[in-house]
Order: sequence, then structure tokens, then C-alpha cells
Amino acid sequence: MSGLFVTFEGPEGAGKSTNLQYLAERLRAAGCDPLLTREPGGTPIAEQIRGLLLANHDEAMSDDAELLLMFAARAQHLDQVIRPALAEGRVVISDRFTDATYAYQGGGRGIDTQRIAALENWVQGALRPDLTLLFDISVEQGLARARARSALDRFEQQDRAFFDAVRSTYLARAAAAPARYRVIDGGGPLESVQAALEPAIALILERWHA
Ligand code: T5A
Repeated sequence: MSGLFVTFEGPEGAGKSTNLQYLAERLRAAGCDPLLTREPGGTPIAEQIRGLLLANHDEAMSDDAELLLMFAARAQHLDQVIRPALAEGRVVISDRFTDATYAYQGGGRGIDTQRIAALENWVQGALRPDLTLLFDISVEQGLARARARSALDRFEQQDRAFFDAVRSTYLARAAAAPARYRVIDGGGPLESVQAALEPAIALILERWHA
């Protein structure tokens, strides 16, 4: 028995967390009880690694250290949470996963994609998300939302070129594998974003019933 692995992705402030809760409520109303989780994080150890990654430090973090910490957290998350839940046949929904590594460490930091792919294969084996909802939003609007919500973390303080690269990497990945991705315009009012989720909700329920 194997479950369904769904990921939510997008630049800062695109509405992933807000819409993840909405989608989960809709699934519960239909009798499906999804496991909700997030990256970096999702287990006590992985959440400690998240703390290291998001905190502002006096010492600069090297790009390689950042990349390896992302995958260290992911290895723990896969081992403790994601793989066991999928083995039980559950729908697992993660707020970010490896697409974020390609977008932020690959696009944003400029790390060679081949190195990320090697770590992806090592840590995940053949496991890839079944469905990825990519919430797209302009860099200005997304950062304005993030600023309005709370103090900026280490990633949110990067420059404009970094966020342009994050967004364009996400969009390029979605365009290259349209069967896995659904691109949702996250910039409109919440009601229209939620309406755009209807086909994805139907698809998840259909695959869950199958
Ligand atoms: N990261 C992560 C990497 O670099 N590599 C990796 O491999 C991984 C996994 C994680 C950071 O780590 C980086 C990326 C991130 O920088 P995070 O907190 O998980 O940090 O991610 P963030 O993108 O920072 O999360 P945010 O909370 O900023 O963005 P969300 O979840 O997309 O947005 P959300 O839902 O919290 O909404 C933000 C605000 O906007 C409002 C909400 O109420 C909220 O206040 N909002 C709307 N307002 C108006 N209209 C709408 N349609 C709205 N939708 C949401």
C-alpha cells in the first residue's frame, strides 16, 4: 500500500501555508485525513536544523553547509515521517520539499544542479512528489506579505536577484514537468486562489479513492 505525496511550493509569501490549511480542511470534509508537515523541519531533530538554517547568525553560513543541512533535515524527515506515512497509505502534504532546494540553493545561491540532483538521489532514492502545487507570486508582493507578517528570517533578507532566480527556477521546473505541477496564481484575493485549487482537490481525492 502506498499513499500520495503532495508538496506545496513557491517563493516567500505566496500563500502556501494559508492554502495548505484550506486544502487539508477540504480533504477532511471528504473523509480523507492528510498528514501535514513542512520543510525544513517536520521532526524534532529536523526542526532544530530548521532553526539553524533560518536564524540570522554573526557568522556567514557557507552555501554548501546550507545545502547539506537542508538534505540532513530531509533525510530525517523522510525516515521518521514521510516514508512511514506513505507506507500506511496516507496522503502526505509537505509545505516545501526538494523543489525548494533547486529554487533557493540552485537558483538563488547558484549551486550546480548536478550536485543537488546527486543529493536528491542519495537521500530520496526513487521517491518524488506525486503532485506539486506551485504558488506563484511577484517578488514584490510576496516579500511585502512576508514583511507585514513577521521579522525577516535569513532567507527573506536576500537581495532582489536571489528572489528573481528562485521564482524563475520554480517556473522553469514546472514548465519542464507539467504532469507533476499545477501552477496557481497566489497573488489574487484568497477566494480566487482557493477556487483555483478545486481541480487539485478533486485530483487528490480521486487518487486517494483509487
Ligand atoms: N528553503 C526551504 C530553502 O532554501 N531550501 C529548501 O530546500 C527548503 C525546504 C523556509 C525557508 O527555507 C527556505 C525557503 C524559505 O525561505 P518557510 O517559513 O517555510 O521558510 O517559508 P516561507 O515561504 O518563508 O513561508 P511564508 O509563510 O513566508 O510563505 P507562505 O507560506 O507561502 O505564505 P503564507 O500562507 O504564510 O502567507 C503569508 C502572508 O500573506 C497572507 C497570509 O495571511 C500571511 O499573512 N496571505 C494573503 N493575503 C492576501 N491575499 C492572499 N491571497 C493571501 N494569501 C496569504
